[in-house]
Amino acid sequence: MQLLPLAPDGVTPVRALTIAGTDSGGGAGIQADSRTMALCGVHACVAVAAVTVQNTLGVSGFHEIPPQIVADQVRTVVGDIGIGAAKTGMLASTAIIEAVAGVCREVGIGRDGDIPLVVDPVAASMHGDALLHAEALDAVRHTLIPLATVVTPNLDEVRLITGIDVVDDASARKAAEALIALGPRWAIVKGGHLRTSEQSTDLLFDGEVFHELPARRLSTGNDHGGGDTLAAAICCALAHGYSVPDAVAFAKEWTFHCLEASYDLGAGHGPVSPLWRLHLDRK
Ligand code: PXL
Repeated sequence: MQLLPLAPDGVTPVRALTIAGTDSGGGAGIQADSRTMALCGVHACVAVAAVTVQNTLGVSGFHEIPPQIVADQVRTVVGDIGIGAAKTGMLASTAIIEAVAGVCREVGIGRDGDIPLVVDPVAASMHGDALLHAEALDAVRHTLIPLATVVTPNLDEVRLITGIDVVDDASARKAAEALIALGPRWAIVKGGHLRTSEQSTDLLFDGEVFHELPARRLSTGNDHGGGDTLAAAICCALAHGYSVPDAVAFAKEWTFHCLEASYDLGAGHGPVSPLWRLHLDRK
């Protein structure tokens, strides 16, 4: 695949910022984001919003970082290091979402600023464990998503946010329209919907044109961190100045390779892995 360029000046890589939760099992969240960014050749800055207690079997608890500390991490990084794009993942509560939205507007992160923002509206783990308080859904809809350059919900998150159950192409289009009505520049409806199909087609929509992005379906029980990886790879490509459709196309291909390279871990779901990228160099 076509990879992202390394340091444009030959010295300092492009930087991206993830604002998200940690995963003690190392599979998803900030660990997946920073691993993806590193192997995409992007320096990862991190603003920790929550610390989860989890292994491959599930999430048994989480601790929220005080909202002001989350916002301060963003402000201090943008002011000194400078970033090309940002991504949000698990934000847990209304208070954290409001603090993050406030600092993003202040420093120019988001659809109307200079720094593109990927919003992955994380609500639950793949085991169904909550990563977002139910009271925060309104803030996701009306405070976070309107800031997004691109929003990347999975089908469960689409249902929670829009109330639409995506079962076919028509409902996927309806869901994309409902997401765009909330105010992001672009919305992706990820293609888990036609489960009988050999293709996994994502729908990308900007309010005008539906872009269908097909990919080969790959079934693996080890897909922990897949959504985070896709959103982080989009963020890396945006940091390099790609358009949203080009960034999503890059990220889909990247994530497909990461799914192919996923591995068994613990007694539960193993992670998708960008470590294939290291082996590529040896070929
Ligand atoms: O994959 C979504 C996700 C995001 N962030 C954290 C997670 C998970 C899934 O478990 O734990 C911290």
